[in-house]
Amino acid sequence: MQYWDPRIEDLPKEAIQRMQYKLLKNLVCRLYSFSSFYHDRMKEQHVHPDDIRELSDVQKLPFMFKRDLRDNYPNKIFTASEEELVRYHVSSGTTGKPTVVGYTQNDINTWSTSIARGLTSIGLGRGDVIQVSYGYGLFTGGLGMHYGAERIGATVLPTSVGNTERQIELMQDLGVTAIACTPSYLLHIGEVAEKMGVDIKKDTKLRAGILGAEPWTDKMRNRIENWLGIKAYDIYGTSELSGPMFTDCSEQTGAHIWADIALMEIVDPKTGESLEPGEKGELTITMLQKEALPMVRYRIGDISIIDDEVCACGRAHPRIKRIQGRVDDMLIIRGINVFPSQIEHTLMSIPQVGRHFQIVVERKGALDDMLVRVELTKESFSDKISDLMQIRQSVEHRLRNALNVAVDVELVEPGSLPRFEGKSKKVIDKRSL
Ligand code: DLL
Repeated sequence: MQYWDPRIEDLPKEAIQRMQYKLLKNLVCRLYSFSSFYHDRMKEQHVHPDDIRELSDVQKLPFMFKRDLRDNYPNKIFTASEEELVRYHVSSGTTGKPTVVGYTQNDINTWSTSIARGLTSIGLGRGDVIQVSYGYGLFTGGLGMHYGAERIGATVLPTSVGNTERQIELMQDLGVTAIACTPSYLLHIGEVAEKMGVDIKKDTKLRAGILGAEPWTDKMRNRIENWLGIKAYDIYGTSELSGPMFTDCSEQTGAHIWADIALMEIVDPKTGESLEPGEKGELTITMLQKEALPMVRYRIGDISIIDDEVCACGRAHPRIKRIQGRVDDMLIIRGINVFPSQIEHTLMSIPQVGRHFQIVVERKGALDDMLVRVELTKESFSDKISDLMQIRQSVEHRLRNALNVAVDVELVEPGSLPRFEGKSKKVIDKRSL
């Protein structure tokens, strides 16, 4: 087993929890003394640093939400001076003001360390060539991965997004062994490669994908792995935490949340009540070492489950299961909660279905209607109406069983749905337009 930071990665659970308590206590004392934002919030909640006597006392602290960043635009709640900042990233908000994140040099170092541990745990290191095809710029994906990959001594190919044919040529010419991008961009790269007559399995040295920034499923992982002949690892993060931060290890059973960097909790999204490991709820994170923009009990809005069993890789740092949706983009169709990930999971287990789909939600009269446009594989796309009818019925049936709600399915030609270089947009919700 390969470790970047054996001293930390190999700690047993009890030592991890002791370390987290110390870090939490320091953070709370620092914020209470030096930040009027956190001081006032804690006072409102009638909690004082003296009340933090054990790790579970984190539950006494007030939550933070994305609106706290928006309301304090651009930097009112930063806890480092402008001279101490070495970088900004900005995430485009879906409504109103964007979110600005500032970083001190230590923040950048912690971020790169987090990625370095993940990349090492999947067997990457010196001699690897890592193509970073996340966007460079205000988005955290490109530069975040870049610094993490350089940290482990790998050679970085900073292609960013776009110009896909060139990306494929460079992948071949420079012997790229790993690519970091969104899963949807990797699908696009795979298809463009096929059109160019390049077989990624045979004609490149690619053996790993570090894929994230958008929801994807284990079924999609299987398809990508079989199709491209690589191992596909999940990477999770959000700009408010820094950016891409936590990856699967070689076991591929969930991203390890490095416990000296982040304290992850799961809460009930409706009541805010703390949930146990194994229970599904909203990820809530406290960044234990962040200097410029510490987040305390930040309600990320992503739905997942914490697995705190020691991993088969030997590490006791907790893992999160795949993100199953967002608190806020969970679709409610005729009163039933539907996550796009459930739809992907079902579609990807149907062999005639290709890798791309689109969900369109509309309100017809008082009722919500959901249409799922599904690309067929080249092999199953046929001129015979009766064949297509049969596939459509079977896909509708499978979706209805999985989601408990009726779904219309439209089968479309392979290659006809939009492709994406960054995060894909799989849901068109016309109800909110
Ligand atoms: O997407 C940071 C990132 C870059 C992560 C590159 C991984 C790789 P934001 O633009 O702030 O930051 O978006 C964060 O994207 O709250 C999730 O809803 C979603 N997301 C990110 N990674 C995953 C993942 C970056 N692996 C939001 N699975 C998060 C599912 C993900 N959803």
